Amino acid sequence: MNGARATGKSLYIAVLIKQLGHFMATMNGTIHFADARTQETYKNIYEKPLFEARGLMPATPPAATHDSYVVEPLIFSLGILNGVRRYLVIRDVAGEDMEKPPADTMPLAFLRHADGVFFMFDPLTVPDIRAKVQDLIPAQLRLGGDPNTVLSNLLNIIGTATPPLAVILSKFDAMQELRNVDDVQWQSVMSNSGAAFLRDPSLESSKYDQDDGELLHEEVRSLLHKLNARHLVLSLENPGAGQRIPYRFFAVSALGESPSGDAVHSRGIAPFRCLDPAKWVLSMTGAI
Ligand SMILES: Nc1nc2c(ncn2[C@@H]2O[C@H](COP(=O)(O)OP(=O)(O)OP(=O)(O)O)[C@@H](O)[C@H]2O)c(=O)[nH]1
Ligand SMILES: [Mg+2]
Repeated sequence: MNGARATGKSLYIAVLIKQLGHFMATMNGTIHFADARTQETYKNIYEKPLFEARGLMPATPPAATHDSYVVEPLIFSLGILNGVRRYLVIRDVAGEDMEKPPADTMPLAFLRHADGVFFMFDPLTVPDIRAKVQDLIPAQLRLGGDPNTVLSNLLNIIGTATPPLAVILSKFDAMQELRNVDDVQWQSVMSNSGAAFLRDPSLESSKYDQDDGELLHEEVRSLLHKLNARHLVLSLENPGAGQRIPYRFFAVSALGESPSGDAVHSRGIAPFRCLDPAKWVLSMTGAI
């Protein structure tokens, strides 16, 4: 995982594991904790606050806090897929570490070896969007820093490695609220019923749908331009230094609706397109 503080990384992990359970079931498979530590961490840090207490979770502690659960990966067994025993290994990071990397970046060196890095972009950090939706959704308690700084820190840490990068527009439920704002342009963009970013086919097929993925990629790319994130897009398209890394744009909502204070919406959790980035990586590694 990667991204600034409070972009939605940890909540996404909590929800992704549940969604992967549904996804594996469509293939007559299952997802299991590969070890007791993963089980304990997932249950206590991710599952309980969200699915039992129906609240949010605190900021992930920096890796330098040595008892931090982020220094050890979460490991899940996916059973045998395409004839090979598969494990899914997830590393959460603290946005704090990515906004201001520690002098010793060794604890983040795993990023160079990842089969995929998920970079989260929070649309609510864009002042214009926050202002437009302020009367429609409750104000968010935590807000992260500049995504450009985080991306450039990430690219520095990655160095000459080229892990595929999923650039994910998170909290997409907040973007969908823009169809109700007093702004003709945003209203028409977000009410386009043909748009891939308004439907979620991710549980319909056991394969990653390349056509749907490419369409979504182009749509999110233009949304990022509209969100004044042109610099971020350009630094991937035309990297100043280093290599060009393979990247793809995604849109997800872990919660499906804005939380109110520190509680999830009373209607519950309705994840949107959370499986896409995972299916993209699983398809590249040959697991699906
Ligand atoms: N509307 C909406 N808000 C979300 C969603 N996911 C996360 N949030 C909000 O974003 C806040 C931060 O989410 P976290 O998952 O804890 O963020 P993080 O990226 O892990 O943050 P750090 O641990 O500080 O790096 C939450 O407390 C929610 O208020 C979502 O899908 N929709
Ligand atoms: Mg976190």
